[in-house]
Formats: sequence, C-alpha cells, structure tokens
Amino acid sequence: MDRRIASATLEAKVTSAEEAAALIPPGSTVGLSGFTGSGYPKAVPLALAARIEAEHQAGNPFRIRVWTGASTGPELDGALAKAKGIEFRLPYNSDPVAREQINRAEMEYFDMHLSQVAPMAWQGFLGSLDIAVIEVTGIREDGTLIPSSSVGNNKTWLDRAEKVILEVNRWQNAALEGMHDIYYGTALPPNRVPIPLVRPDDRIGETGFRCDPDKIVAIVETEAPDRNLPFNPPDDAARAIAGHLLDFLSHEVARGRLPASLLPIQSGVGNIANAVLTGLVEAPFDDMTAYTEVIQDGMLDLLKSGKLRIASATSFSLSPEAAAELNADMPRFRDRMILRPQEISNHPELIRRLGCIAMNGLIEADIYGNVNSTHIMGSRIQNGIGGSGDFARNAYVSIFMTPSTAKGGKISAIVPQASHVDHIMQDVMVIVTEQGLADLRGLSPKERAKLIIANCAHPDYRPMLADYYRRAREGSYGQQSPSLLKEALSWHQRFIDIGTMMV
Ligand code: 0RQ
Repeated sequence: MDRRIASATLEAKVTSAEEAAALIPPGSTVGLSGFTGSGYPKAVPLALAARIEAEHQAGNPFRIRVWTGASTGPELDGALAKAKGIEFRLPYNSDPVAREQINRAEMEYFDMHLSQVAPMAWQGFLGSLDIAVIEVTGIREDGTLIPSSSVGNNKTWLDRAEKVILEVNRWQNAALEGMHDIYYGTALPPNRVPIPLVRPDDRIGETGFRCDPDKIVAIVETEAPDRNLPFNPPDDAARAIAGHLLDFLSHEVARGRLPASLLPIQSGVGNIANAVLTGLVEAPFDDMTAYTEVIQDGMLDLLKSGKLRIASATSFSLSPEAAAELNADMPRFRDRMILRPQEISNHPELIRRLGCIAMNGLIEADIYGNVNSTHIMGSRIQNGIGGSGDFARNAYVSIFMTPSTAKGGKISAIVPQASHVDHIMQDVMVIVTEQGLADLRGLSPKERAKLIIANCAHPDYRPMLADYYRRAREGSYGQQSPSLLKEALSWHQRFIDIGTMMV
C-alpha cells in the first residue's frame, strides 16, 4: 500500500477519528483546513459531531468556535452545524445548514476578507487558537507536511495552534507533492518587508508545511474524496455574460489598454465565472496567466488548451469529472499550477503589483455601481465576501457579473440603492449582465446611473429604474448621487411583503 507517513515517530501517533475528536474539549477554538470544498478534514469533524450530539442528548452543552480557510464540505460545516455544535465561525461559508443557523441567529459569523484572516490571527485580534485539524497528502521523513488540495490558512493554523491533529488522506494524489509554494516571509509591522513575487509563476517559498512534531497529538488516516460539486452547464444568461465580457477584453487589447496575453486573471466561483473561463478557450488570447483563489473546471480547460500558461491559486474547486481528470494526469498539470497560502493568493500588494483582472459574481448592484455580494434583502447572508474585496479593490480592472434578475424575474439585480454594500462604487469598474456591459471607469455617479440602467437592467425593470432616477434628479436632497431616501429601499420591502419587486 501507498505509504503516506514516512516519519516513524509520527506514525506512532496514528489513531482513530473518535480518539482524535475526544481531544477537542467543549468551548475550544479549532482551526480547520479547507477552502471551497477542497482539502478539509473529513473524519475528525464527523466524529466530533457525533460526540457533540451524544453530549447534547445527555444534557451537556458542547459547542466550538470554527476557523477555516473558506467554505468546506458537508462532513465538516454540515455535520457540525447539524449537531448544533458551532458557536462562532469565520470566514466564508456556503454550507446550507450553517447558513440557516447564521440567519436564525443560532451561530455567530464573522465574514471577513480572506487575505486578512491569517494576519489578523497573528496580530492577536481573533483570540487564541487551541487546536488545528489539518488534512495533508502525506508526511515526509523530516516531519514536514505535504499539503493537500487546498492551502488556505493551514500554515497559520499549524503555527498558531497549541495542539495539532492531522488527517492524512490517501485519496489525495501523491503527485500533488511539489505543487505548493508555502511562503514563510510574512511578518508583523513594523518588520513587514515586500513579498518577493513579481510574476504569477514565481515560487518564493517551500513545498511543505513546517510543524513542531511535539504539538501533533493525533494522526488519522483517511481515504475520502473532496466535495467536488458538479457545475451546471452554462445557460443562455451565462453565455451572454461571457460573450459581453470577452468582447470587452478584446476591445481593451485593441485599444492598447491590456496586453494581448491579458493580465493575470482572477475568477470567482460559480457557474457564470466558469462559463467565462470556458469562453476564454475560444478567445484570441494566448499565453495567459491566472493569479486567483480557486482553480475550477474552466481553468483546467484553459490549461489543457495551452492558452493558459500558469494558474496560481490557494485551492481547487472542481466537479467530480474534472477532479478525476486532474488526478489521472497530475504530473502533466503539476508544473503549471501553484497552490499558495490564501494570505498570498489574495494579497493586496501582489494583486496590485500584478495588475489582476478580477471577475466576481454579485447579488445586486445599485444604479451608481455599489455592489452587494453577500446579503439578500439587506439582512440575510448568502455566502460571504470571500476574496471578492481583496481582488476588487486592488485589481487593474474589477469586473462584477450577474444575471439581471433573480428568482424568476421577481427580483431585479439592479436596484435604486443596494440593501447592503460590500464593494463601494470606487472599487467597481465594470458591471456585466446578460443585457450588456457598463464600463464605469472615470464616470461620475450620474453618468454611471444612466449607463447601468441602459446597459445592465432587465427591460422589465428598466422603466421603473429610469422613473426613479428621473424623480431623484428632481427631488433629492443633493445631486452628487441623487437619492429618494423614503423610496430607495422600497423595492426590497415590496419583495418581502408581496414576493416581487415589480409594481
Ligand atoms: O439562490 O441558490 O436559492 O437558487 O443567490 O446565485 O445566480 O446561482 O450565482 O452561484 O454565482 O453566486 C454573489 C452569491 C453569486 C457569489 C454570489 C440568489 C440566487 C441563488 C446564488 P438559490 P447564482 P452564483 C472568490 C470570489 C461573494 C464571494 C466572492 C458569492 C443564489 O458569487 O458568494 O465573490 N460571491 N468570492 O437566486 C435574491 C438577489 C439575488 C439572489 C442571486 N438579487 N436577490 N437572491 N440570488 N441574486 C471565491 C471565494 O471567495 C471563496
């Protein structure tokens, strides 16, 4: 059998998931691996959830505080949330059970920029970390750890936690070894120095995690796949959005504002982002690079096509088919992919230096181009800000994309005023819907409003928006960003009251 633990001292610490979970006391703060459904521990959280349920049945309170990289999988967030075992969680979450508990105020959720999690932990702003539970691909003879399909905050959790539990997952391809780049040069002010990365393909760190062996209290062996959710095939809206965006990029190249190989692309998760990447396979750009958070199916297609030279990220987020394809051909892909800690994949300094083209989804945008990425009707969390803020504020071009309506047309994605703002208008350069694209660079709020209503709003809502804007031009207190305060959020209230924004 494929041996994954080459250190005899550490092999002696192999135990069952139940025994490892028993080392996590109630009230602990636990730093777990995992980013967009990849590289999360799969056995210890399940065993812990069973233990929590048993304690609850015996009448004993038992909850923990959970820190991760980003979203994980049903065996982690899903199981612990179902057991009502999470008191507090950070950062990005996409688990439906955890989402419901957050929205019912049964779990506290600190939604933060993904690049800031590790620095804030080091700065001591988040409190102390009791235990790290980290999935790895293997353990080398010298005790260094071979990362798995995501890096996320693992370096920081391993360094900061008092105790470490490892899951060595044999499902993860042994050929992942060598793909990672773990940078140990971050320091706190006043000792911070520039990060020596000037191209997406630069390697500036080590291929494994350092970990004090004395801190390792248990090692559990697993053989379990990542979450690997399927992608929906792109629908008409996704294809139209991709088409507008690719036209825009071609136009920018023609105008000399982007090089023919573009600049490093960042792409969010989801079906639209994936459709855009797939569209790039046919587009007239060669020798492209990606400096992004996640490598999804479309990114693999681009690598296979030879159009993408290198993809730098912090994790994979693949469908089962793409994961199988990657695993079957890992050595071929390995040299053209780099997985880094999320504080490096999302670092504002590096995003600004490289000049990334950021492409992310949104929930709603207002007529001035303020973007809400997180809250439905201003109060209900969907997922979280993730890395969208890290990229949008620092990108060379920051692009947000969405279908122009949601929920079968009952909701307009373009509204008089965003019910929550994650990205202020200064961080939003381009908005794209299936209706068209609004290039907002260099425009005043009133110029932006005209363009967004004309190019991005759905025709069913366009007259309502134009009417609102016309009356705001007449009746607003000020005329820099005209607004009718009593009416600005009435569209959302109408949806809550009668189930549609349409009058
Ligand atoms: O609801 O699941 O009930 O059907 O929101 O929307 O249209 O499927 O789009 O999957 O691309 O997600 C902004 C959430 C878009 C995502 C967001 C409802 C809609 C559906 C999902 P259902 P879609 P996507 C890198 C970058 C923040 C983080 C980020 C996101 C569900 O892109 O989480 O960008 N972004 N990270 O029906 C009510 C509206 C709505 C709405 C959509 N206006 N009102 N519901 N929905 N618009 C990755 C990481 O950082 C890890």
